[in-house]
Amino acid sequence: MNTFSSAFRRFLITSGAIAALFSSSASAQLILNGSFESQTDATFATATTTPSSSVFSNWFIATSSGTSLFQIASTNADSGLFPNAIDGSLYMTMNGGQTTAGVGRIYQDFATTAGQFYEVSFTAGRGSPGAGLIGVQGDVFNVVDGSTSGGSLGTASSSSSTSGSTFYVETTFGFTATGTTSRLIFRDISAVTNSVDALLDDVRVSAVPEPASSAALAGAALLGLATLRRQRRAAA
Ligand SMILES: [Ca+2]
Ligand SMILES: [Ca+2]
Repeated sequence: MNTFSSAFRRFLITSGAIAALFSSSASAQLILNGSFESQTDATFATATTTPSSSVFSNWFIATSSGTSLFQIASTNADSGLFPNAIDGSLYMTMNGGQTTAGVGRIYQDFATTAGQFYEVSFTAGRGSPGAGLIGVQGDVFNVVDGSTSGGSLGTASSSSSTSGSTFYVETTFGFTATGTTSRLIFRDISAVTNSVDALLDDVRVSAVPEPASSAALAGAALLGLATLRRQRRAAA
């Protein structure tokens, strides 16, 4: 093996390590069952209004959820009036049936590192042809001793007032963790419930490399390239 090919191999290995660092940062999924695929029923059989229920895998119902019904629905549920899932075949519905709108909350806790920046994404929608505003809002809070502590660290909402249609909108927002546990809460911000439900699917949270560390990694890549060029010149 000549000097150039061994140098090139070292460069590829270095590049691969850098790429692995980037991809592991971008793809590490912190939310479990974020697509609500863990429940296998497709006929609203999994449904609850019970506070703190663990009926849904990895998701809990907040105590302030009133009588807002939570259900797992599937493609073409509710006599074909619901849209297909945006991810997989199942999703969460809020204010199912004609139960109270605008009070439902579900949440999930996940491990975080204080000072680390995270990105949250979710897809919200509406199902069935009823009129009025239907929406979902996401918020992240720090958790201390099992309860939220302080104000919202990040939030975004998605809503639609267009009746007689179905829609999905993907929404993203960021937050910087302040502790070792954070809580992602989704609240039903719908104004109506009759013949229309709020939908939620494809929930994701992942750490985002900070600009400083990204710059350092990019610098390391450039350094590797410069080293390779020097070795190529030396070998020529
Ligand atoms: Ca899904
Ligand atoms: Ca409803």
